[in-house]
Amino acid sequence: MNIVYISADNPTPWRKALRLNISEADVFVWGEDEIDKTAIDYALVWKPEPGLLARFPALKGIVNLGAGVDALLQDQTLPRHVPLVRLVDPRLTSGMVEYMIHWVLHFHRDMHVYAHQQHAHDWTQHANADTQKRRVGILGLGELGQACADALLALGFESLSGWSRTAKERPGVRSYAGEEGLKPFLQQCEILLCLLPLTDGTRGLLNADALAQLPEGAFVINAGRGPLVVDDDLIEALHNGHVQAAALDVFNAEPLPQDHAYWTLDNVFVTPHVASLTTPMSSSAVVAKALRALESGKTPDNVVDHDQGY
Ligand code: NDP
Ligand code: OXD
Repeated sequence: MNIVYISADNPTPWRKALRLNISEADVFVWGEDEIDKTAIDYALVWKPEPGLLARFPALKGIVNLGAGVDALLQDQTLPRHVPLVRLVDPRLTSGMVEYMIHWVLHFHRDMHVYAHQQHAHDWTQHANADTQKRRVGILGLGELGQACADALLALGFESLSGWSRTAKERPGVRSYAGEEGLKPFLQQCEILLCLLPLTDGTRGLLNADALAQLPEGAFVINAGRGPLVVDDDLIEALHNGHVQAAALDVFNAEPLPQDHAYWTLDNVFVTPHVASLTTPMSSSAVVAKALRALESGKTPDNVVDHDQGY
């Protein structure tokens, strides 16, 4: 089995991890090794240059080394007949859960307020909010959204809801689905977590109309993708206090441009797309399972639906 690794990320840990997890494979690194494109069976990729994958005529599978495939699907030449698998990995999931729980607790327990108070040497105490009654909503109840829901439930957040394309039956999580479910869902989200993929159906979803549905003083946490948000609309809501504060990990342009307002708004917390990073050792085991399924003619888990865009 011949694998090509195509990514701007350091290939060294990948070579090692793939050697351990898929010892039967020969791994070639794009840009480092001499590669016979006609002999490559599988491509492991993160944001490959558009047009590149179409130049491997014998591909039997593509594995995206991240959960979101939006960048990859923008490539009009991407061979659609080749199964595309996206990454669902326990380390990626636990990383996202940590990120989301951090910000939910931060806002829920007024840490953003106490940070300001500290600057002013202000000892004002605020009542602790009631965890059971705090209304938390998750946009996107997929692999990551559901794991966050489980973690929030375990912490006692019992007023939990989620929005997805198809309705879910999950104990402890009120399910809203589809366009008609969006407004009632947003209306009861004091803390909104965004874990949607970027598709034609989700781009610009968090615009002025949607943000206006949130309760006054709501919090927004976005680790899905930047273009889910209309920046000017969120900035306006942050200025007028309708959105009290936001934690943003993903942006319309990355790196976030130096002069962007998000850097300096004192009710915005910026992280540089690190909510959850792919880990070669953990992900290689998942990749190995997918490639072995493909080799034996089976459909691996987490194959992307090109029409849905995720
Ligand atoms: P999944 O594909 O498992 O879940 C996606 C969820 O979004 C599903 O619940 C799906 O609904 C829902 N959804 C998709 N389109 C729509 C729509 N039009 N309307 C309503 N709901 C919709 O993805 P993951 O949970 O694995 O990952 C989510 C995203 O998180 C990734 O695509 C990526 O962009 C981002 N991500 C960010 C990282 C970071 O570090 N910032 C790291 C990893 C991922 P249904 O269940 O009905 O299909
Ligand atoms: C991903 C990401 O999609 O890192 O995995 O954003």
